[in-house]
Amino acid sequence: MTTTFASDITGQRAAHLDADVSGQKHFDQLIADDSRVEPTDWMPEGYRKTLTRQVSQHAHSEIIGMQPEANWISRAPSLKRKAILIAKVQDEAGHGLYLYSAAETLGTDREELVEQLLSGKAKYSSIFNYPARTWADVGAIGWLVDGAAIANQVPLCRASYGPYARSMVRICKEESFHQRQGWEILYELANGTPEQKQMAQEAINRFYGPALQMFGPPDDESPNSRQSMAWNIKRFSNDELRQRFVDMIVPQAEALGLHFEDPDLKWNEERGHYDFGELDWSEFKSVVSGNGPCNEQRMKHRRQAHEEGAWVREAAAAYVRRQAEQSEPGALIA
Ligand code: BYC
Repeated sequence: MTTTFASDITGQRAAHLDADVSGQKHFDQLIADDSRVEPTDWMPEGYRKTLTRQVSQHAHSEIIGMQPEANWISRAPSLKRKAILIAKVQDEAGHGLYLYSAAETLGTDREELVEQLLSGKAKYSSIFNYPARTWADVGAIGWLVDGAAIANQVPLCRASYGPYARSMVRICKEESFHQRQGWEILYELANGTPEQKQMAQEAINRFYGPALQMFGPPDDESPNSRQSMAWNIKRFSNDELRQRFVDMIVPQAEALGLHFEDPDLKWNEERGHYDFGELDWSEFKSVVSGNGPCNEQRMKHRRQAHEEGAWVREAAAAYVRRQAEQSEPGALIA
Protein backbone atom coordinates (compact mmCIF):
# COMPACT_ATOMS: atom_id res chain seq x y z
CA MET A 1 0.00 0.00 0.00
CA THR A 2 2.74 2.44 1.09
CA THR A 3 4.88 1.45 -1.91
CA THR A 4 2.00 2.09 -4.35
CA PHE A 5 1.32 5.48 -2.73
CA ALA A 6 5.03 6.44 -2.87
CA SER A 7 5.37 5.36 -6.47
CA ASP A 8 2.20 7.36 -7.34
CA ILE A 9 3.82 10.46 -5.85
CA THR A 10 7.09 9.82 -7.71
CA GLY A 11 5.12 9.32 -10.93
CA GLN A 12 3.23 12.59 -10.41
CA ARG A 13 6.49 14.46 -9.76
CA ALA A 14 8.03 13.05 -12.92
CA ALA A 15 4.94 14.05 -14.92
CA HIS A 16 5.15 17.60 -13.49
CA LEU A 17 8.84 17.76 -14.33
CA ASP A 18 8.13 16.66 -17.91
CA ALA A 19 5.39 19.28 -18.19
CA ASP A 20 7.78 21.93 -16.83
CA VAL A 21 10.52 20.98 -19.30
CA SER A 22 8.21 21.04 -22.31
CA GLY A 23 6.44 24.15 -20.97
CA GLN A 24 9.75 25.97 -20.60
CA LYS A 25 10.72 24.96 -24.14
CA HIS A 26 7.45 26.26 -25.55
CA PHE A 27 7.77 29.48 -23.52
CA ASP A 28 11.37 30.05 -24.67
CA GLN A 29 10.26 29.56 -28.27
CA LEU A 30 7.42 32.07 -27.90
CA ILE A 31 9.85 34.66 -26.54
CA ALA A 32 12.46 33.88 -29.23
CA ASP A 33 9.78 34.27 -31.95
CA ASP A 34 8.59 37.51 -30.35
CA SER A 35 5.14 35.93 -30.00
CA ARG A 36 2.53 36.36 -27.31
CA VAL A 37 2.28 34.36 -24.10
CA GLU A 38 -1.36 33.71 -23.18
CA PRO A 39 -2.87 32.92 -19.74
CA THR A 40 -3.25 29.20 -20.53
CA ASP A 41 0.40 28.84 -21.59
CA TRP A 42 2.99 27.47 -19.18
CA MET A 43 5.19 30.28 -17.90
CA PRO A 44 8.11 30.48 -15.45
CA GLU A 45 7.12 31.56 -11.94
CA GLY A 46 9.46 34.57 -12.20
CA TYR A 47 7.69 35.78 -15.35
CA ARG A 48 4.29 35.41 -13.68
CA LYS A 49 5.53 37.22 -10.59
CA THR A 50 7.15 40.17 -12.34
CA LEU A 51 4.14 40.68 -14.58
CA THR A 52 1.71 40.48 -11.65
CA ARG A 53 3.87 43.10 -9.90
CA GLN A 54 4.12 45.45 -12.88
CA VAL A 55 0.54 45.12 -14.15
CA SER A 56 -1.07 45.43 -10.71
CA GLN A 57 1.13 48.41 -9.79
CA HIS A 58 0.17 49.96 -13.10
CA ALA A 59 -3.52 49.39 -12.20
CA HIS A 60 -3.02 50.95 -8.75
CA SER A 61 -1.36 53.97 -10.40
CA GLU A 62 -4.37 54.52 -12.64
CA ILE A 63 -6.75 54.36 -9.67
CA ILE A 64 -4.69 56.56 -7.33
CA GLY A 65 -3.95 58.82 -10.30
CA MET A 66 -7.61 59.84 -10.43
CA GLN A 67 -7.25 61.82 -7.22
CA PRO A 68 -5.13 64.88 -8.13
CA GLU A 69 -7.37 65.72 -11.09
CA ALA A 70 -10.70 64.68 -9.55
CA ASN A 71 -9.93 67.30 -6.95
CA TRP A 72 -10.40 69.92 -9.70
CA ILE A 73 -13.72 68.70 -11.14
CA SER A 74 -15.77 71.01 -8.92
CA ARG A 75 -13.42 73.93 -9.66
CA ALA A 76 -12.93 73.59 -13.43
CA PRO A 77 -13.19 77.05 -15.00
CA SER A 78 -16.12 76.24 -17.36
CA LEU A 79 -18.80 73.62 -17.93
CA LYS A 80 -16.92 72.38 -21.01
CA ARG A 81 -13.68 71.95 -19.04
CA LYS A 82 -15.60 70.18 -16.28
CA ALA A 83 -17.18 67.71 -18.73
CA ILE A 84 -13.80 66.98 -20.34
CA LEU A 85 -12.13 66.47 -16.97
CA ILE A 86 -14.89 64.14 -15.75
CA ALA A 87 -14.46 62.05 -18.92
CA LYS A 88 -10.69 61.91 -18.41
CA VAL A 89 -10.93 60.85 -14.76
CA GLN A 90 -13.49 58.18 -15.73
CA ASP A 91 -11.07 56.92 -18.38
CA GLU A 92 -8.40 56.45 -15.70
CA ALA A 93 -10.84 54.33 -13.66
CA GLY A 94 -11.48 52.25 -16.78
CA HIS A 95 -7.73 51.78 -17.30
CA GLY A 96 -7.42 50.53 -13.74
CA LEU A 97 -10.19 48.01 -14.36
CA TYR A 98 -8.74 46.62 -17.61
CA LEU A 99 -5.38 46.29 -15.89
CA TYR A 100 -6.76 44.53 -12.79
CA SER A 101 -8.50 42.10 -15.17
CA ALA A 102 -5.24 41.53 -17.06
CA ALA A 103 -3.40 40.97 -13.76
CA GLU A 104 -6.08 38.50 -12.58
CA THR A 105 -5.40 36.29 -15.62
CA LEU A 106 -1.99 35.63 -14.02
CA GLY A 107 -3.68 33.90 -11.11
CA THR A 108 -4.06 36.46 -8.29
CA ASP A 109 -7.54 37.70 -7.32
CA ARG A 110 -8.35 41.37 -7.58
CA GLU A 111 -9.25 41.40 -3.88
CA GLU A 112 -5.72 40.33 -3.02
CA LEU A 113 -4.14 42.84 -5.41
CA VAL A 114 -6.22 45.65 -3.92
CA GLU A 115 -5.29 44.50 -0.43
CA GLN A 116 -1.60 44.79 -1.39
CA LEU A 117 -2.22 48.43 -2.32
CA LEU A 118 -4.27 49.25 0.78
CA SER A 119 -1.75 47.64 3.13
CA GLY A 120 1.08 49.64 1.53
CA LYS A 121 2.84 46.49 0.25
CA ALA A 122 2.38 47.39 -3.42
CA LYS A 123 3.74 50.53 -5.03
CA TYR A 124 2.02 52.99 -7.36
CA SER A 125 3.58 55.69 -9.53
CA SER A 126 5.54 58.32 -7.58
CA ILE A 127 3.99 61.15 -9.60
CA PHE A 128 0.60 60.87 -7.92
CA ASN A 129 2.04 61.85 -4.57
CA TYR A 130 2.37 65.45 -5.75
CA PRO A 131 -0.52 67.89 -5.34
CA ALA A 132 -2.38 69.67 -8.16
CA ARG A 133 -2.19 73.18 -6.74
CA THR A 134 -3.67 75.25 -9.58
CA TRP A 135 -5.80 74.76 -12.69
CA ALA A 136 -2.57 74.95 -14.72
CA ASP A 137 -1.37 71.85 -12.84
CA VAL A 138 -4.29 69.98 -14.41
CA GLY A 139 -2.86 71.04 -17.79
CA ALA A 140 0.66 70.01 -16.76
CA ILE A 141 -0.59 66.61 -15.58
CA GLY A 142 -2.33 66.03 -18.91
CA TRP A 143 0.60 67.17 -21.03
CA LEU A 144 3.58 65.87 -19.03
CA VAL A 145 2.21 63.02 -16.89
CA ASP A 146 -0.02 61.49 -19.56
CA GLY A 147 2.72 62.29 -22.09
CA ALA A 148 5.25 60.31 -20.06
CA ALA A 149 2.68 57.55 -19.68
CA ILE A 150 2.29 57.35 -23.48
CA ALA A 151 6.05 57.25 -24.05
CA ASN A 152 6.28 54.42 -21.53
CA GLN A 153 3.17 52.54 -22.64
CA VAL A 154 3.32 52.56 -26.44
CA PRO A 155 6.16 49.98 -26.34
CA LEU A 156 4.11 47.98 -23.80
CA CYS A 157 1.51 47.41 -26.57
CA ARG A 158 4.17 44.92 -27.80
CA ALA A 159 4.75 43.33 -24.38
CA SER A 160 4.99 39.56 -24.59
CA TYR A 161 2.03 38.90 -22.27
CA GLY A 162 -1.11 39.02 -24.44
CA PRO A 163 -3.71 40.42 -22.00
CA TYR A 164 -1.35 43.22 -20.85
CA ALA A 165 -0.34 44.18 -24.40
CA ARG A 166 -3.96 44.24 -25.60
CA SER A 167 -5.13 46.38 -22.69
CA MET A 168 -2.35 48.86 -23.54
CA VAL A 169 -3.68 49.47 -27.05
CA ARG A 170 -6.91 51.05 -25.88
CA ILE A 171 -5.27 52.77 -22.93
CA CYS A 172 -2.74 54.47 -25.21
CA LYS A 173 -5.49 55.78 -27.49
CA GLU A 174 -7.24 57.34 -24.52
CA GLU A 175 -3.98 58.71 -23.09
CA SER A 176 -3.38 60.45 -26.37
CA PHE A 177 -6.64 62.40 -25.92
CA HIS A 178 -5.61 63.15 -22.33
CA GLN A 179 -2.28 64.56 -23.37
CA ARG A 180 -3.84 66.83 -25.97
CA GLN A 181 -6.39 68.18 -23.49
CA GLY A 182 -3.54 69.00 -21.09
CA TRP A 183 -1.51 70.70 -23.80
CA GLU A 184 -4.54 72.71 -24.87
CA ILE A 185 -5.22 73.92 -21.30
CA LEU A 186 -1.62 75.14 -21.11
CA TYR A 187 -1.76 76.66 -24.60
CA GLU A 188 -4.74 78.80 -23.61
CA LEU A 189 -3.10 79.87 -20.36
CA ALA A 190 0.25 80.54 -22.04
CA ASN A 191 -1.52 82.78 -24.55
CA GLY A 192 -3.71 84.47 -21.92
CA THR A 193 -2.89 87.22 -19.42
CA PRO A 194 0.68 87.52 -18.03
CA GLU A 195 -0.64 86.04 -14.75
CA GLN A 196 -2.08 83.03 -16.59
CA LYS A 197 1.16 82.51 -18.50
CA GLN A 198 3.05 82.68 -15.20
CA MET A 199 0.69 80.09 -13.69
CA ALA A 200 1.35 77.74 -16.64
CA GLN A 201 5.13 78.22 -16.30
CA GLU A 202 5.03 77.50 -12.57
CA ALA A 203 3.00 74.34 -13.17
CA ILE A 204 5.55 72.92 -15.58
CA ASN A 205 8.37 73.92 -13.24
CA ARG A 206 6.71 71.74 -10.59
CA PHE A 207 5.96 68.75 -12.83
CA TYR A 208 9.07 68.52 -15.06
CA GLY A 209 11.34 66.58 -12.65
CA PRO A 210 8.65 64.29 -11.16
CA ALA A 211 7.34 63.48 -14.70
CA LEU A 212 10.84 62.42 -15.81
CA GLN A 213 11.09 60.22 -12.71
CA MET A 214 7.98 58.30 -13.76
CA PHE A 215 10.24 56.22 -16.05
CA GLY A 216 11.88 54.70 -12.99
CA PRO A 217 15.42 54.79 -11.58
CA PRO A 218 18.48 55.13 -13.85
CA ASP A 219 19.33 51.92 -15.71
CA ASP A 220 22.26 51.03 -13.47
CA GLU A 221 19.91 51.14 -10.46
CA SER A 222 16.96 49.32 -12.04
CA PRO A 223 16.98 45.77 -10.67
CA ASN A 224 14.08 44.53 -12.82
CA SER A 225 14.92 45.94 -16.26
CA ARG A 226 17.38 43.37 -17.56
CA GLN A 227 15.12 40.36 -16.98
CA SER A 228 11.97 42.21 -18.08
CA MET A 229 13.69 43.12 -21.35
CA ALA A 230 14.93 39.55 -21.86
CA TRP A 231 11.29 38.42 -21.49
CA ASN A 232 10.08 41.08 -23.98
CA ILE A 233 7.95 42.75 -21.32
CA LYS A 234 9.90 46.00 -21.42
CA ARG A 235 11.19 46.91 -24.89
CA PHE A 236 13.34 49.87 -23.86
CA SER A 237 15.22 50.73 -20.71
CA ASN A 238 14.10 53.42 -18.26
CA ASP A 239 16.81 55.85 -19.46
CA GLU A 240 16.07 55.24 -23.15
CA LEU A 241 12.40 56.09 -22.66
CA ARG A 242 13.23 59.11 -20.49
CA GLN A 243 15.51 60.45 -23.27
CA ARG A 244 12.80 59.92 -25.89
CA PHE A 245 10.35 61.83 -23.75
CA VAL A 246 12.72 64.78 -23.23
CA ASP A 247 13.37 64.94 -26.99
CA MET A 248 9.61 65.07 -27.55
CA ILE A 249 8.62 67.68 -24.96
CA VAL A 250 11.31 70.33 -25.53
CA PRO A 251 9.92 71.46 -28.94
CA GLN A 252 6.39 71.17 -27.53
CA ALA A 253 7.32 73.54 -24.69
CA GLU A 254 8.77 75.96 -27.25
CA ALA A 255 5.48 75.85 -29.16
CA LEU A 256 3.72 76.79 -25.92
CA GLY A 257 6.12 79.71 -25.38
CA LEU A 258 7.22 78.10 -22.08
CA HIS A 259 10.51 76.57 -20.98
CA PHE A 260 11.93 73.99 -18.58
CA GLU A 261 13.98 75.31 -15.71
CA ASP A 262 16.90 72.97 -16.27
CA PRO A 263 20.20 74.79 -16.89
CA ASP A 264 21.73 71.63 -18.42
CA LEU A 265 18.96 71.17 -20.96
CA LYS A 266 20.46 71.73 -24.42
CA TRP A 267 20.62 70.09 -27.82
CA ASN A 268 23.63 67.83 -28.26
CA GLU A 269 24.49 67.78 -31.95
CA GLU A 270 26.81 64.82 -31.60
CA ARG A 271 24.31 62.58 -29.81
CA GLY A 272 21.30 63.87 -31.76
CA HIS A 273 19.43 64.22 -28.45
CA TYR A 274 18.83 66.80 -25.75
CA ASP A 275 21.15 66.64 -22.75
CA PHE A 276 19.39 67.28 -19.47
CA GLY A 277 20.36 67.71 -15.82
CA GLU A 278 20.64 65.05 -13.13
CA LEU A 279 17.27 64.41 -11.47
CA ASP A 280 16.79 64.49 -7.72
CA TRP A 281 16.91 60.75 -7.04
CA SER A 282 16.92 61.17 -3.26
CA GLU A 283 13.54 62.91 -3.59
CA PHE A 284 12.32 60.03 -5.78
CA LYS A 285 13.36 57.44 -3.19
CA SER A 286 11.72 59.39 -0.44
CA VAL A 287 8.43 59.71 -2.39
CA VAL A 288 8.42 56.00 -3.34
CA SER A 289 9.03 55.00 0.25
CA GLY A 290 5.96 56.91 1.43
CA ASN A 291 7.27 60.36 2.32
CA GLY A 292 6.08 62.48 -0.61
CA PRO A 293 3.88 65.51 -0.10
CA CYS A 294 0.60 63.59 -0.59
CA ASN A 295 1.30 59.86 0.07
CA GLU A 296 -0.64 59.84 3.31
CA GLN A 297 -3.60 61.74 1.91
CA ARG A 298 -3.81 59.56 -1.23
CA MET A 299 -3.85 56.31 0.76
CA LYS A 300 -6.29 57.62 3.34
CA HIS A 301 -8.66 58.68 0.59
CA ARG A 302 -8.34 55.34 -1.24
CA ARG A 303 -8.99 53.32 1.95
CA GLN A 304 -12.04 55.44 2.71
CA ALA A 305 -13.40 55.07 -0.84
CA HIS A 306 -12.80 51.30 -0.62
CA GLU A 307 -14.76 51.04 2.64
CA GLU A 308 -17.57 53.23 1.39
CA GLY A 309 -17.81 51.15 -1.78
CA ALA A 310 -18.21 47.84 0.08
CA TRP A 311 -22.00 47.83 -0.42
CA VAL A 312 -21.55 48.21 -4.20
CA ARG A 313 -19.25 45.17 -4.34
CA GLU A 314 -21.69 43.17 -2.18
CA ALA A 315 -24.65 44.17 -4.38
CA ALA A 316 -22.73 43.26 -7.55
CA ALA A 317 -21.76 39.86 -6.11
CA ALA A 318 -25.40 39.20 -5.04
CA TYR A 319 -26.56 40.10 -8.54
CA VAL A 320 -24.08 37.68 -10.14
CA ARG A 321 -25.18 34.90 -7.73
CA ARG A 322 -28.82 35.54 -8.55
CA GLN A 323 -28.19 35.52 -12.31
CA ALA A 324 -26.33 32.21 -11.95
CA GLU A 325 -29.16 30.68 -9.91
CA GLN A 326 -31.75 31.83 -12.42
CA SER A 327 -29.82 30.40 -15.33
CA GLU A 328 -29.79 26.94 -13.72
CA PRO A 329 -32.11 24.51 -15.52
CA GLY A 330 -35.58 24.46 -13.91
CA ALA A 331 -35.01 27.74 -12.00
CA LEU A 332 -38.09 29.89 -11.40
CA ILE A 333 -37.77 33.39 -12.79
CA ALA A 334 -38.75 35.71 -9.93
N1 BYC B 1 7.06 55.24 -9.01
O1 BYC B 1 13.64 47.94 -11.55
P1 BYC B 1 12.76 49.10 -11.86
C1 BYC B 1 -1.05 57.14 -15.66
C2 BYC B 1 9.86 50.99 -8.56
S1 BYC B 1 -0.61 55.84 -14.64
C3 BYC B 1 7.02 54.29 -8.04
O2 BYC B 1 13.18 50.01 -12.95
P2 BYC B 1 10.52 48.16 -13.43
C4 BYC B 1 -2.06 58.07 -15.23
C5 BYC B 1 9.63 49.68 -9.27
O3 BYC B 1 8.27 49.28 -9.18
C6 BYC B 1 0.83 55.22 -15.43
N2 BYC B 1 7.81 53.20 -8.05
O4 BYC B 1 11.27 48.57 -12.09
C7 BYC B 1 -3.05 57.72 -14.33
C8 BYC B 1 10.59 48.78 -8.55
O5 BYC B 1 10.07 48.40 -7.28
P3 BYC B 1 9.41 46.91 -7.04
C9 BYC B 1 1.69 54.37 -14.57
C10 BYC B 1 8.64 53.07 -9.12
O6 BYC B 1 9.22 47.59 -13.06
C11 BYC B 1 -3.97 58.65 -13.88
C12 BYC B 1 11.75 49.70 -8.24
O7 BYC B 1 11.25 51.03 -8.29
N3 BYC B 1 2.55 53.66 -15.48
O8 BYC B 1 -0.50 57.27 -16.67
O9 BYC B 1 11.42 47.37 -14.31
C13 BYC B 1 -3.90 59.97 -14.32
C14 BYC B 1 12.91 49.54 -9.20
O10 BYC B 1 12.53 49.97 -10.53
C15 BYC B 1 8.70 54.01 -10.15
C16 BYC B 1 3.00 52.41 -15.27
O11 BYC B 1 2.77 51.83 -14.24
C17 BYC B 1 7.87 55.13 -10.07
N4 BYC B 1 7.88 56.08 -11.00
O12 BYC B 1 10.32 49.58 -14.18
C18 BYC B 1 -2.94 60.34 -15.24
C19 BYC B 1 3.79 51.80 -16.41
N5 BYC B 1 9.63 53.59 -11.04
O13 BYC B 1 8.17 46.86 -7.89
C20 BYC B 1 -2.04 59.41 -15.74
C21 BYC B 1 4.06 50.33 -16.25
C22 BYC B 1 10.14 52.45 -10.58
O14 BYC B 1 10.45 45.92 -7.52
N6 BYC B 1 5.24 50.09 -15.47
N7 BYC B 1 9.55 52.14 -9.41
O15 BYC B 1 9.13 46.88 -5.58
C23 BYC B 1 6.48 50.14 -16.01
O16 BYC B 1 6.69 50.41 -17.17
C24 BYC B 1 7.63 49.80 -15.08
O17 BYC B 1 7.12 49.10 -13.97
C25 BYC B 1 8.43 51.06 -14.60
C26 BYC B 1 9.51 50.59 -13.61
C27 BYC B 1 9.12 51.70 -15.80
C28 BYC B 1 7.53 52.07 -13.90
